[in-house]
Amino acid sequence: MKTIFSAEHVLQDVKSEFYGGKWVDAFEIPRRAELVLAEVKRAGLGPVIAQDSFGLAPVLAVHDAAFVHFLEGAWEAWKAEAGTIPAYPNIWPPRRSRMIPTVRPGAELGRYVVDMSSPILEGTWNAVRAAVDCALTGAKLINQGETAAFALCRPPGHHAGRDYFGGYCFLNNAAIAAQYFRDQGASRVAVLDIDYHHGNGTQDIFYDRGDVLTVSIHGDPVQEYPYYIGFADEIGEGAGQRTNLNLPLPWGSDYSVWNAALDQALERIRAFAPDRLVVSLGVDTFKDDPISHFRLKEQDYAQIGARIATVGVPVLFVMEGGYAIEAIGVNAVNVLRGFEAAPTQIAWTP
Ligand code: SP5
Ligand code: ZN
Repeated sequence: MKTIFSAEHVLQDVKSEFYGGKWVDAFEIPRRAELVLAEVKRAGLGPVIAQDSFGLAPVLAVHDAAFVHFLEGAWEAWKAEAGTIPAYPNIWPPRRSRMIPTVRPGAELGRYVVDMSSPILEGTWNAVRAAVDCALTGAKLINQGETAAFALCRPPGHHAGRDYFGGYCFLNNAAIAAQYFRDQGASRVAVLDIDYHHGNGTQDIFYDRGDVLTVSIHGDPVQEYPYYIGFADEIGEGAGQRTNLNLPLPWGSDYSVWNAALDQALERIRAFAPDRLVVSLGVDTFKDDPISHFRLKEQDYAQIGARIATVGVPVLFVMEGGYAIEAIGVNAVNVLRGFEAAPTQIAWTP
């Protein structure tokens, strides 16, 4: 399968992160994408291509316009007030606050960001736009007849909601691609999120939608980021009733436990009969991940890819998390190779 990669990801280069009450070396670093790319090439997965430009329309199809325009101008506004230091908020709006614009960049930042792991830097907007374009390019390739594509996106996207960002994510690459599939003619699209963390942004975006099924397997929000969302009783609302499935698992879950959740996920996806499947591919479920608490092993990832293939529809893989630097490439590419080696035929329909 083809990999879509942009060198512009390096523009998001955070040096340190506030974790466990201290500033520590950042986990979400450019080297992550470089190592996945190196393994794609080493394994001979297929051609690596650059992204096309899609503009902001596909972004505005899922994200709030005021939020998108805030992100676009955030660095310039922040720089004018604070200089060229990473932009972090030091205040957040309490519940029941009104959406009245302020003239302070820091206060606007607190309105839109949910944590302190996602600073805005000089190059953030360009890196974020390039990541979105990688996901959209993968979706376009699939619409042109490919049965799978790998959008090697960085920064990741699944924690970005309609009008908020955080968790190293700014715009929701996977959700934007899923909506693009809908706008290009797919009747139903499923998103399977296998990152260790709940895909809260993706759930938020499609929560009241019956045409996009969102399924996430993740660390139980009682004990794991993003904490306040991702519980099993969140099933969707309105037209989206029963088109959100959360499968939270406890710390320490190994592949036997995780795979049983994948069974449930795949069963629901098959019953939904999507035309396209988007996989939010995080490999922070790995046993040695420095910020996560599942216990998957290298070889498990090839099984996961083969099991995803059993859905039998074209799949866009979108890179999300994974912070065990030495293993991120092998684990991510094992999913893709496992998918390609699976015996199942992928039925491509326009
Ligand atoms: C895309 C993705 O994988 N984002 C993950 C964001 C995780 N954010 C940090 C979670 C850390 C919380 N735990 C702190 C406990 C320190 N003892
Ligand atoms: Zn994650």
